[in-house]
Amino acid sequence: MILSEQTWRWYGPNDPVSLSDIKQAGATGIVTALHHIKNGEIWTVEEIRKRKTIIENHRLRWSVVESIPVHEHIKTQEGNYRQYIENYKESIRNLAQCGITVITYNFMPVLDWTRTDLAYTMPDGSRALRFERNAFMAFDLFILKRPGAEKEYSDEDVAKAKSRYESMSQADKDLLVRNMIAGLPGAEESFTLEEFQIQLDRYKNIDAETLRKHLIEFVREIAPVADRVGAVLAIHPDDPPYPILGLPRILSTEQDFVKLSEAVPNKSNGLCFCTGSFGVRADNDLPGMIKRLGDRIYFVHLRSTKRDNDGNFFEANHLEGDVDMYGVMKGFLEIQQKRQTSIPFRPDHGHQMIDDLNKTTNPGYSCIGRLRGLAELRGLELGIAKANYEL
Ligand code: DNO
Repeated sequence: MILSEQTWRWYGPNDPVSLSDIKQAGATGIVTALHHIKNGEIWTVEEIRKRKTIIENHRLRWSVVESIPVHEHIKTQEGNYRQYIENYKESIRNLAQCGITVITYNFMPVLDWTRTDLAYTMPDGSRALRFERNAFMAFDLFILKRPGAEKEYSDEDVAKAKSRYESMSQADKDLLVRNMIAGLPGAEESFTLEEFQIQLDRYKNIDAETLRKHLIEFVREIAPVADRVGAVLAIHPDDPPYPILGLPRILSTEQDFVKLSEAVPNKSNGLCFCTGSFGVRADNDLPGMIKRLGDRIYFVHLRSTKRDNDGNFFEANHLEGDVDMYGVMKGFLEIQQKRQTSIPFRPDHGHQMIDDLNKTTNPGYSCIGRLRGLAELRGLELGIAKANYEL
């Protein structure tokens, strides 16, 4: 019987959650990145080794890279992008040389994940991350004042955004701007409003099909390198999984990933199955996806969101919300038996709770909420495994 590998995202030596904490949480694998290296530059063997040694000194394993960021110029195919692709290949080779072979990345333009509220109070007093559509539209229409944005919303939406905007104090507005564009953990980039609009403008002539073409061309370049050195690539889905701020999105559904894997059938071309990102769309059938895409799932993020009918969602406890975590976990165990290999998962995000409420924590990445998530998920896995397989 094969069980999954329990991993934990660690932002490196400056993370308020230490490797010793992670060890006590019971994870065995670390998910991390060399955040100090600028986007587009090569991760050298020396830098990789340094980080790897720190991890191994705690008797943990560097299981997954999340992420090697894809330089914006690769997404738009501007400037020196060919050099950035070569650098990316070199980083893959260097990581593999150090025995690190699971590499996560995403192809979201400009912004990585996006939330409007990082401290949404739950009925139990813990705090969750939330995407509130009216606040988001208020940001787009009345704070950023993105040219042409009003054409993308109905009159009713514009009115809702206006009244939401008018309800905000200056401090609320400043906080919203910070949440939206100052860079959530792992996003690697942060902007002022002016810089942000300049970045959006770079995508003026790039629609979804062009972006998809750029993704396919990028993966066609890097997948053969990964195949050769025994590494795998795990693309992370869009979060939230639909177009925002006039930017195209190309990895929001099952069909999106199928298109990528058909265009680049290399074995290394795979998916980071993030139940929190895919789960925001009611039309994504997660247990079905895990079954159908199972051969290409190389890494799993487990978390749940709860959506309402107005386009809002918040991050629920790991076994609550809209995600059928039982169905996902069952499918996840099945693909691991079928492939006869253990696949890493991490408890993704978690509520800020208990002592963490008094600490400065990385939004979504405080210790205790993820500890709760990991404990629940581990129990769920073991329960399903015992009931269905011989252990
Ligand atoms: C958010 C994360 C993302 C993810 C990247 C992967 O919590 O899941 O930032 O790391 O999109 O490249």
